[in-house]
This record gives sequence, C-alpha cells and structure tokens, in this order.
Amino acid sequence: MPLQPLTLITICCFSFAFSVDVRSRVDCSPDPHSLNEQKCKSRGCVWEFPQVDAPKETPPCYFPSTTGYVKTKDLGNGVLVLEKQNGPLNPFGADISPLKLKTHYIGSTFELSIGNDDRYIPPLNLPKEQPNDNSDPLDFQETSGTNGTFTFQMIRRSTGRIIWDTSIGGLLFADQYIQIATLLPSTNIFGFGEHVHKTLKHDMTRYTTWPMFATGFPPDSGSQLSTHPLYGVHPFYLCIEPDGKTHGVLLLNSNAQEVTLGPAPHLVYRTIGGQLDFVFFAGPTPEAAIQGYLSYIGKPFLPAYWALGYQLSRWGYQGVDEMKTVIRRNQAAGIPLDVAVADIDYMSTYEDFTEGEKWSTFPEYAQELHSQNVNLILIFDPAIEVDYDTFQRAINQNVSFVEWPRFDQVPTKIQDQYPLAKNTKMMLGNVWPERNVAFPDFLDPTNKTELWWIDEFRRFHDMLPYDGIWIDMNEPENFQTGTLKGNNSNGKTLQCIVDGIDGKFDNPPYETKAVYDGFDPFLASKTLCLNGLSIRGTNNLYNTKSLYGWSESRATAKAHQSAIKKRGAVISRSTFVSSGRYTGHWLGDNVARWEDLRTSVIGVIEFNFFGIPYVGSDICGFTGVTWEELCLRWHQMGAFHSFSRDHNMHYMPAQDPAVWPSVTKAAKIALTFRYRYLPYLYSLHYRASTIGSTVVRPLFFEFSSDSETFSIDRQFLWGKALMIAPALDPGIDSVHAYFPDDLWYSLQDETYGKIIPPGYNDVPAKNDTLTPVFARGGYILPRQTPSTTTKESRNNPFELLVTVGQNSISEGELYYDDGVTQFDSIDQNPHFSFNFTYSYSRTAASLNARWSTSISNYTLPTLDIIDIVGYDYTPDFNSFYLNGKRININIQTSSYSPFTRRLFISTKNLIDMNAESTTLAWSHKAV
Ligand code: MIG
Repeated sequence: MPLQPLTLITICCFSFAFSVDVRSRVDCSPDPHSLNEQKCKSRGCVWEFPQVDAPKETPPCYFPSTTGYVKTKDLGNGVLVLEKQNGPLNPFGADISPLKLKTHYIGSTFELSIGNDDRYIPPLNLPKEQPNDNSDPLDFQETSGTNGTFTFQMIRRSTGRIIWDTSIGGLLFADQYIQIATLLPSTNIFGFGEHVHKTLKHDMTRYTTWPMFATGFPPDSGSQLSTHPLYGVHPFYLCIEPDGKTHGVLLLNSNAQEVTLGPAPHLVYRTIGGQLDFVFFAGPTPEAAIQGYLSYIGKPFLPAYWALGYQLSRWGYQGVDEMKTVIRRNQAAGIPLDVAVADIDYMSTYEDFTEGEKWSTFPEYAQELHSQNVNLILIFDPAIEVDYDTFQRAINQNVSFVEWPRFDQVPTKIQDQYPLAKNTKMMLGNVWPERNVAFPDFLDPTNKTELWWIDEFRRFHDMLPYDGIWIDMNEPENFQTGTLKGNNSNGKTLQCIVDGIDGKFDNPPYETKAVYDGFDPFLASKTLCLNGLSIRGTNNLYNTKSLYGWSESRATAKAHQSAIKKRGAVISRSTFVSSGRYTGHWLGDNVARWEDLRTSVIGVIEFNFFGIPYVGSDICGFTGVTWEELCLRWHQMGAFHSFSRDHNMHYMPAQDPAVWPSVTKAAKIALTFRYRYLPYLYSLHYRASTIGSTVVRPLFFEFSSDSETFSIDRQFLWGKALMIAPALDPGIDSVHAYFPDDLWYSLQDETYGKIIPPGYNDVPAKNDTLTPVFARGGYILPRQTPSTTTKESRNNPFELLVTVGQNSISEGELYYDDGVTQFDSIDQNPHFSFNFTYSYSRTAASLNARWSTSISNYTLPTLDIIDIVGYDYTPDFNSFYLNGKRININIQTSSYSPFTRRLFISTKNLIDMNAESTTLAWSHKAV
C-alpha cells in the first residue's frame, strides 16, 4: 500500500504527527458545500488533495484517526460508557455525550449498539432467534485508538481474523449525524440495497457511497455507476474473509443513511437519526451467515404453489376485453401460465377498491380465469383519495393517516376542498387519482388502520375474487412535492418546510448522498414531507419513512389472509429489513435494455441475501420498447427467478410471449422446464421459510474456497444442485460460463447428461433451445411432469432426477403440501416431507424414498420416472425389486445408453408416494 508522506498538522489546540493512507480515509466533507481547505480545517480535519493516482473519489478532506469518543466506564454486563472529550467535533451537530455501548450474544449472533436511552429504534418486532450453526463465533475486543480514543475489534475466535476494526477512527454521534468507520478483512464485500449494482462483488478499489432511503427512483442500469437509492432499504452485507469463511453484518437503522466503501478496505457508515444497532452473523459459510441473518430478522413467507407459476402483466390494458385477448393468445400458444395480473387500469380513476367502466365484467372474468386454473393478482396503491366511501369508512373508524405536526402548517386551501379532510391535519398528496390523497399510517399501534385496511380488501374481494396482492408506490411516492422557502413556493401542491426549527426534518444539516447526487433536490422529493407524523402522531417520517412499505406489507399480508383465506402472494415495491416475512418483491421499473437484464441477475441474488427470495424483474423490460431477441433472452432467464412475470409500461407495444413465434417457443421451453422442476423450487422456498436459506444463490455460496466464484454474477444456482448460465448479451449463441470444481451435468436436450469439465467452458445458448442449465453431481431433484398450469401439473406423476456424484450416494428432499391452505405454523400444516437417497455398488443400485413427516390430508400422485445421469453400469431391467418384491419395469419407455450414461426408468404407477418408505433396488454390472 502506498503510504502518503508523513504530515505535521495542527488541529485546534494541539499538534501531532500522523499519516493516513490515501486508501483509508474517512471523509470529513461528505456534504458537497464544504469542499475547500479552509472549511475542512475549521472542522478539525485534514486537507490533503489526493494525487492523480489515488483511488477514485478519494476525499481530499478527512477526519484524523483521533476522531471519536473515550471510554470512561465499564458498567458490566457488556455495557460501556463512552464520552466525547477531544478530537474533531461533529460537523453536523453537537455530539451527544455520554453514550452507551451495549453488546449481547444470541448464540453466535452478536449485537452491538451505540446510543442512549432516548434514541429512536425502528419498531420491527424481530424474532431474534439464534442461528442453527453456532460453531464458529466472533469475539468483541476493546482496543485503544490514537490518543486514547475508544475503538474496538470484532474477531473470529477460531482463526483470530479481525473482521471489524474501528481504529481507523471517526465515531461521531449527534442527533442528526451519526458516523462510524471500520477496516474490513477483505475486498470481498456483497450486499447493501436497494440499488442497481453492476457487479455483485463491490468495487473496493475506489471510494463509493451507497445511500439507503426508500425512494420511487427507478433503477438506472444504463450508466456506468448509479448509486441512487431505490425502493427498499437493506443495510446488510456479506464479507468473505481471506480464508473463505464468511460473515454477515446488519446495520439496523431506518433513517436516511449511507455507507461508503473504500479501498483500505474499509467502510464508513453514516446515518442522520436513530442510533447504531449492528448485528454480526458469524457464518462461517455464506449460507450459514444468511441463515443467522434470517433467524434474527425473520424467515420469508411461503408463497402459494401457483405463485411460482408464470405471470403475465402489463400496465395499459384498455379494458377487461384486451386483458382477455392477451391472456387467451398466450394460453392458445401453449405458454405455461398461472397468473393474470391487472395494473391500475382496472380501477375507476385509479382509486383503490373500485372498478373502472370498461371493467364491469371483471368479476365474471375472474371466475372464468379460475375455471381455467389461472389466478388473478391485482395492484393496490397505499394512498387513498379523500372523497369516496373507502375514505369515509376510514374516517368513521378513526384510522390514522400521515399528518402535519400542527394545524397552522396545513395548507387549508387544499384541505378545505374536501369535507372529509377539512379540519384535519392530514398531509395530502397527489398520485394517480384525480383528486388529493391521504396516506394511511400503517404503523398505527392501535390496529385501527390495519383493521380498516383489512376490511377494505375483504369487501373488495367479495366483489372481485382476486388471489394475490401487488402493492406499489409505497416508499411512499408522491408526485407533487416541493419546498416552502419563506413565503416562496415552487408551485407544487405539497410544500415541505425547510426553514427554521420547523425545517429540521426536511432540511437536516446533512442530507445524505440520496440528495447530493443531484437527482433529488431534497430528501422529500417525490415523497411526503419528513416532518409528517406517523405511529399515530407519536413519531415522524424522518425516522419511519423507509418503513412505510414494510408496514404496508405487514398489514397487507394480514388483509390477504383475511380476504382471500388461502395462501397466495403479496408483492411490494418498497421493502425493508424483514419485509420477506410478509412479501416478495419485483425489481421495479427497469428498462428494455441488455444492461437491465444483466443487473436483474444481481438484484435477485441480493434480495435472496435480504431474506426476500420471492423476487424477479419485469421480464422483457418495463420502460422502453422491447424487441424480440431481448424479450426472448429475458424469458429464458426470468423462467429461473422465483417471481417470474412479464410486465410492461403503458403505451408500450405488447410484449407477451405470444407476440413473436420465436419468443413463444423459447418461453415455452424455459417455462416447461421450470414447471417440471417446481417441486424442487417449492422445496427450496420451504427451506427458506423454515430454516432461513436462500433459494437463488451465487456460486460462491457453495464454493467459497474458490475465489474465482466471487466475481461470477452472470450465473446463479437454485439451491445447491442446479446452475443456470443464461445468455445475457446480444447476438450470441453460446455462453462462457464458469464451472466450479465438481460434477456438472448438462440438462440441455442436445447434451443431456453430459459432464462439463471444471473451469470456463463455452456452452451452447441458442434462441430455440433450453437456457444453459446444469445439475450438480450427488443430488436428487424432485420433479413433476409439467402441464401448462401448476394446478394440472400437480396431478401429474412425480419424477426424480438423480445425479451421480463423487461418492456413491446422492441425496435430495421434497416438501409438498396442497399449496394453498393457510397455516399459523408451517410444521403443523398438512404436508409431506420426503428424503430421497440413491446409492450404488459395483453390482447393484437402490433408491429410497422416505417421509420424515407426513401429516397430509390428500393423496399424492405416483412417482413414475427416475432419471439418473452419470450412470456407468449396464442395468438389468429384469432385476427390479420394490420393497423386496419383484416388479416389472416398462422397457418400452425405459432406456439406458452407455454413451450418454443416462438411465431412464419410466413405469406407470412405479412408486406410491403415499407409502412411508419405499425402496427400489436393482442389479447392474460394469459396462
Ligand atoms: O407511477 O401502476 O413500478 O410496475 O406498472 C407508476 C403503474 C406506477 C409503478 C410500478 C409499475 C406499475 C406502475 N407504477
């Protein structure tokens, strides 16, 4: 590391010599207005303009490492008292002193908080369970930094690896500016959201600041680097340590916040409210780190089985007839299709819980869809126009809405137009409805708001029987927000106060890069004013805005339950830590562009880290006019995302797969594969819901000792056993894909069962064949013969794909239930849980299917097909025994080829899946 020359400087009243590596600076002028030497020095900071070869965005003004607090007391029980004594002052407010630092273990999960008793903490009610694996814990170690400042380290006990080290200095804690910095053990950093990340692994060669604040800003994959915060907030990262062990860290806070990743490698965390609540997850594998994280924040909901089917959506249907036409043509083309989605078009003037004129036959159409085994998902926005019956009922029920702190702040000119809102402090805004709207306060602790919301869904469901709920605009987004400077307004209908003491929340001393990157002129741009009250008047959006979508999701999951009375799915645009308990997510308003296809691979992986595995992108692209090749490739890839939905912006030409014959063909192939493997995908979701695992995961999750995998972000895995290497570029017919050291079998028709050698390989990725998909040796994947709806597929025979591994045993599991019954506890829900084991010797092979649990109330189809790849023996088809009894294998439909090494056993009603344990055994001999 190139060290800067030793510098002698004077800070305030004392002088000392020090040197700070140009690669490990903690920015002292994160606010752009202070970028000059004089201002820098007046903050007690160091001004040292970076040389040309310094890392990109090296801050010229930085905090000396003496910046911080001093430990003055140890109160025992993991509580330390920190006081501000000397060193540079907080540039954005008076540092609060004393502070308490508290530490606490939950198994190997380690909580560390810095704050005091009256700081705001997001009301999330996390389960905070300990991880399954507590074998490799982390230790907290006090250290003493420069000039006696208090610093600490987090250390992995087993290896002595320091994973956090705050000796870099920089702890500051004012009411509206809190900062901490730490060195990191490696440059293998993943996560933080929600943003567009062009690479999965963060670029740690430069300084990059990622703000986190829920906004309606669409993802911009077109630029080199877009750090703008998007819809959700997930201050969580994973770090692979140099020896491959992995930990995760949650920086839990719901204020506007940001993290700067720097080349030391280090990170600087800043938030403008709340306190520091850090949680360390010890791993030691990536999957174990996520498992620890999800045990702490809560595990994801299990979507209905049908919600894993393909979904067709668009914004801009002219009426129910157009929707019918589009759905019908895709069914006629044989596209597997489970869900029809209606966007805001179905509403009357965009008001929730209403039906537009051209949609009067929607209820009958919903019935018709149901008779075709197709489900209906509808969109709902949170904001309610303040002049119709839904709002009237809210008023009658004393529902809480976001409101102004004081009556004198209410723009009465607007308020007075509405008899129902007149004389209230409601903060009115403008979104899709023609007239003003109010925003329900879903954090209302009295439940009145939630009960009203649930009731509205129930009433509407009685009219129009929908099966799933899509919630949008819940950052919350508002179209017309400006600022009120003195008496000067900028013509917007909602004007936030930015002057004086009342402007404290809408014009904070430090606004974060969410504002400074130049797209949004102030924090409340496109949203409600941050002084708006929430939690029934007891708190404000400054603290809780990023929880708006989270709280709406929680209420909506309950509404779903109570209105529909079956499982389904809720999809939300805005999410926060632990949203996955209630909702899935789509990646928002992407653009029909190759870059957006590529970044959606990364986005979906990241949301799996965040505990929201039911996630996908708008297939073919939302904004912009898509085209045949892109739409085709997007379907080939999107068929492998749990939430698999084609969605399109209004006024854009149709882009459903029936539009182009080539897309029809490719989508059919990809989706038919998906439908065949749905029992496997559903079982992965079950694992995620019960154990807290990922469904889609990057290669390094399974191969963390192979550093080549760290930067692979154009491929992904389904669980442990399936790898997808989609085509993501124009004009190609092969993909250059990486195969970690293991056995990988092609599942593409032309090369089915062929082993792909480890390392990089060019694999065919044609327009009219299956996406490159590979199965890993040593596993058993449950399948079911596919139909074009999941309902019909579920009546078809089961199948197993067995991949022979490096030893003689292959294993797999299947979770299966009726797919729709609601449950309080997943384990009490009637279901089957199977374990499959295949093993072989030189003379014989056997396959065992056994329940671990079965409390089911219905009958499963039989298992008719066992498809074994990597099979090196000549089977004797006359030697099959089922539970010790000779049986006949249908040799017409079964086959073995020594060239493809594939044994295909196919016999009608071969194995009764309702039996507790079944063993199929047969003889074979060396080829
Ligand atoms: O201001 O409901 O991201 O999926 O089609 C746009 C209309 C509102 C944004 C969503 C998009 C949806 C659209 N909505």
